[in-house]
Amino acid sequence: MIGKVEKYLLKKIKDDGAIHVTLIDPEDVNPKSGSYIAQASEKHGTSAIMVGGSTITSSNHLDAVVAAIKESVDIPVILFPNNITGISQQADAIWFMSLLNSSDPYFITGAQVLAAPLVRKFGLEPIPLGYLIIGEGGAAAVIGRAIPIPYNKPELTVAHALAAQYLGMRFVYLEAGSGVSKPVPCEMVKMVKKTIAVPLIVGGGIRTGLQANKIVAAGADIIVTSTALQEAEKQSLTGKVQEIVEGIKEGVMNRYNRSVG
Ligand code: 1GP
Repeated sequence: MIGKVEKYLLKKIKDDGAIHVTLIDPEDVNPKSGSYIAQASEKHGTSAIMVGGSTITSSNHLDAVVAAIKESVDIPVILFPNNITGISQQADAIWFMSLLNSSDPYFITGAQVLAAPLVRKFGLEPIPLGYLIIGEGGAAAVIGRAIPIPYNKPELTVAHALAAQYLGMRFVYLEAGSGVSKPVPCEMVKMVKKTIAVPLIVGGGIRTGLQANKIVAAGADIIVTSTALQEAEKQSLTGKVQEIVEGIKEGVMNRYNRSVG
């Protein structure tokens, strides 16, 4: 069954063409600074907040950060768990994700089996997601024991993304890894988008409005950024959110111009 948050995301994508989601790594913030990033994001056009990171160590801290963010914004708060320790009752929804190119079954179905009863008990909305680690992969590749798909093998990414869709996953996420030097190549985004029918999320290494613009023009439905916002000084955080959101809008326009041109 499709829940409230998923319906909201689908409608937002339909209405706006593509949307921005801010990812907050609970390890890098306290409840106050996490709320500040979430509020600035919401104010400048971000559509949802994701909370998660590769190395969560304290559930109490995660709960405190998620609760503080929930209190300070109206947009949905979605968990982006690296493991069962990434689950908090305070959130609205959880990406119920499977790392399809992991070499370890734990990250494909093992953690999910352990997590499912808790997700139900906490009343979290599960949103099925096929998660693919591409290129450098960052910490997510190491922790998830991924076999990252090289940037010059887009056909392999297409095959994985299509498998995700055929398995019933309702979103596909191409993850380059947090803080990596180069985001997922546009050519790869374009090929995946052309093949799959479910919304496409792209994240990892997106630092500028221009990069967001190009990736959206290539077909991404959701752009996730974390590092660029966390690195921005307090005064320039709003500017960075605006730059990325603006880049996404221009990317949608470029798609349109290309199709009529
Ligand atoms: C990581 O895709 C996200 O899981 C975001 O990456 O930190 O590079 O924005 P960045």
